[in-house]
Amino acid sequence: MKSKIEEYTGPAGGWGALKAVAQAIRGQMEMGKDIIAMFDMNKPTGFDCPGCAWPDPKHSASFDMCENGAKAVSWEATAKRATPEFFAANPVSELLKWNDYDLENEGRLTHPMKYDATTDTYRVIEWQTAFDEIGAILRRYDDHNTVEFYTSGRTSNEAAFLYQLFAREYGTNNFPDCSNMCHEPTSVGLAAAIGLGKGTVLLEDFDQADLVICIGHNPGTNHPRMLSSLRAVSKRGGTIVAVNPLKERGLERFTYPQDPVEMLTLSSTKLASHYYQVRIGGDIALLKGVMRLVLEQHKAAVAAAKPAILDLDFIEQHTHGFAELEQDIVSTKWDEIISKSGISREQIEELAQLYIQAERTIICYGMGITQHQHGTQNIQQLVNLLLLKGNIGKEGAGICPLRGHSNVQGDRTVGITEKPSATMLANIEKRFGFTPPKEFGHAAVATMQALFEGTSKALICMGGNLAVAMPDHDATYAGMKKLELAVHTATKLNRSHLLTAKNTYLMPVLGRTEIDMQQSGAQCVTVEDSMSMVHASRGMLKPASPLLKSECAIVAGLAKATLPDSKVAWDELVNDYDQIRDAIEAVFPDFKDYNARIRVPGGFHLVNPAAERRWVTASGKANFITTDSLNEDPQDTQDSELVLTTVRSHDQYNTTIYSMNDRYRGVFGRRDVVFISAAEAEKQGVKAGDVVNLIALGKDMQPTYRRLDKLTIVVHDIADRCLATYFPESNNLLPLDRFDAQSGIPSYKNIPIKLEKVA
Ligand SMILES: Nc1nc2c(c(=O)[nH]1)N[C@H]1C(S)=C(S)[C@@H](COP(=O)(O)OP(=O)(O)OC[C@H]3O[C@@H](n4cnc5c(=O)[nH]c(N)nc54)[C@H](O)[C@@H]3O)O[C@H]1N2
Ligand SMILES: Nc1nc2c(c(=O)[nH]1)N[C@H]1C(S)=C(S)[C@@H](COP(=O)(O)OP(=O)(O)OC[C@H]3O[C@@H](n4cnc5c(=O)[nH]c(N)nc54)[C@H](O)[C@@H]3O)O[C@H]1N2
Ligand SMILES: [Mo]
Repeated sequence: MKSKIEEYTGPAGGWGALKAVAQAIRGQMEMGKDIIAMFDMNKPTGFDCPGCAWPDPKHSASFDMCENGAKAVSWEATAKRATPEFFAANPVSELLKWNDYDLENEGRLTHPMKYDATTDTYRVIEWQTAFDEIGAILRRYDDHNTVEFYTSGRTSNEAAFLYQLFAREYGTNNFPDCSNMCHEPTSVGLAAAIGLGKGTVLLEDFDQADLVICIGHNPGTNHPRMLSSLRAVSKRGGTIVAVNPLKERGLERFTYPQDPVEMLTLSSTKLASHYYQVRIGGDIALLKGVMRLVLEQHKAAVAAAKPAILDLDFIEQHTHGFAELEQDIVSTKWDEIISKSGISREQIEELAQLYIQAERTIICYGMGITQHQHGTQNIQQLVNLLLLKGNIGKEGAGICPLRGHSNVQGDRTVGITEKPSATMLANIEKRFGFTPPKEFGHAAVATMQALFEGTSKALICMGGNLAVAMPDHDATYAGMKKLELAVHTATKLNRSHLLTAKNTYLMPVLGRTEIDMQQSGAQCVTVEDSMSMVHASRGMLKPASPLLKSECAIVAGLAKATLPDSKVAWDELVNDYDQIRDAIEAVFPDFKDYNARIRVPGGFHLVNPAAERRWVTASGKANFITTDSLNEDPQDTQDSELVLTTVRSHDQYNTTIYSMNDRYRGVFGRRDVVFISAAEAEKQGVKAGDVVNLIALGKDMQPTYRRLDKLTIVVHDIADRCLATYFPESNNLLPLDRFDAQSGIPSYKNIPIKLEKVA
């Protein structure tokens, strides 16, 4: 396709989406029965969409499919195959020159493979030989903390549980997880504030909310099924507010492809009625400004004997730290609020009024909030705002993190954590009879540092593309090359697989759309969505190759070969996944009657104390947590003239690139672009179509050696002093040590930058 830059004037969804679905299917799938699989997605009897973690309407018989869900499914259910012949013909050094799109577009992996250094190619290996060789290497290490166990969040509860069991019986808590790049600030920040690192709302709450604030997320691309919920809010007169440096079409207006009237009349529903284009990293300043006005107007109301604005009973009974918050907020200076947030006083007043008037408010957020050096503090400011009016634990209100991978939340729930609780470890010991290690392990940044320093020897990856998803490719690529052992379970080939270790294995797995046949019959797996609903997912397609194994079977194969004296009955567990679920229930009592409850269509809701106003925090209350900073990266970005954020295009799933298009932002056939506002472009002396280089600034605001060359300027509706580009191409602009001290998340959304025009 020829590339072009052309403003997209249509709504989100609508005919554009239907056309894109047709293209995705035509490009990848065999026509006929495979297409029917699409219609089983997200139905109580079908498979869970491998796209996002947005929940399904309860007991809905109709199918709820979205454009990007269709892309995810067609990408997995593709007719293309990366066969042994393909690998024989393409040396790894050649494949390394391919782009990420071409690598995955080769199709599904069909055979277990091992890298052969003499021919520089991947060669077929028998499953058992691979397990035995890996087991032998793992058994050689005296220090089991030199092995890292990475999980990408598509992994089911069952596979994740077995995986952590294997790693812990082996003897480590090294669990780098995609959550470390994603919602770790949620786990940490919400746990400290409300006693649970998860959201508090259910889908039904959207039926009652007066106000929904969408801050730092892009649902039109990343959670498209959410648009039907937002549409319903708008249709019944609720207010939607967007806070985002970029104007995102999916927050502005939407045509529901399943509404014949909207489709046929080419009409759409307006979503956000108010759009605040905050400066990158300016969210804390904005939130403090809003809170300041809420507090002031409350005081004024009380003085005038008018009804209170704050929920005083709630604050009194349920919260801790209100006085400190008040102190912090009233001492914040207006000029700083305005300059840091990039939002005018009038606009902040407007937003404060909307919040004051709303009886019930939901705040939804994503990576625009989490991926900052103050990602954890960001989230706690959102909570502070909600607590002021008792907006947690009441119908139609609450905090709603938009999770990433479709089971990233579930993986955490069933034990993928480098900091295990004593209770969980005790329960594992009780159920399985071995003593798991207590010493905390590595999260993703620590893992990459250990690889780079050569102190970790082996990396096992349950899915994902770790080296590419992380910042600082200089460090991560070099780290991968130093490994003695790398094991990748994957559906498709990606760059991390090409950064070969001394011994490198590729293990092809069944995807979620495929039939998972074990000794007791076809199995289902379970996943937990963003709203803590746990439900079953059952694949219906014929596997891409007869040699594929399920993730559960691969973990069991590795475990048996590594731990000959294992206390775990691996075969029994894998023969019938009900047994795995019984074991999960034994370790995590919240899964009581697990097997029975997932057989109810729609599944069940995991206990969520915060949603019931039970606060499992040290104070026994919901905590107002203050931060003295106004800027997310206090030492540096406030001094940087320009800040860069890195985002997903419409046709990408993390490091998986479905196509080179980004329809809603008007970019077609290419990804080497950088977005800038018209005013900022003028200030910087550049115009649309100019070619520029980006140079990352260091802590001292001086240029570093990190650069991304030859990007084309696209003038877009984005806040001044801000730039945006795509990841993962931009990941080397960020050093490994720029992360949030509390949660460890890399500050992917906040890179101080200098623009250099290419002559
Ligand atoms: N189709 C598709 N679906 C996906 C994914 C995918 O790649 N493709 N990825 C999945 C995963 S793992 C995740 S984590 C989620 C990600 O879902 P999102 O969180 O929506 O992901 P991003 O593309 O990173 O978009 C973040 C938004 O934050 C805005 N933003 C950037 N910086 C700031 C800031 O400083 N402040 C504010 N307020 N906003 C800012 C950006 O303009 C952008 O609109 O989606 C999941 N679903
Ligand atoms: N600059 C920048 N970097 C970022 C982000 C950002 O916003 N900006 N976002 C971060 C976020 S939120 C995340 S979650 C990470 C993502 O990090 P990861 O989860 O590590 O990466 P993915 O790109 O989702 O992984 C894609 C690979 O997963 C494999 N795969 C797909 N389906 C399956 C399956 O069913 N089973 C198995 N075993 N493998 C499968 C395929 O081989 C595919 O190549 O990236 C992070 N990196
Ligand atoms: Mo994510």
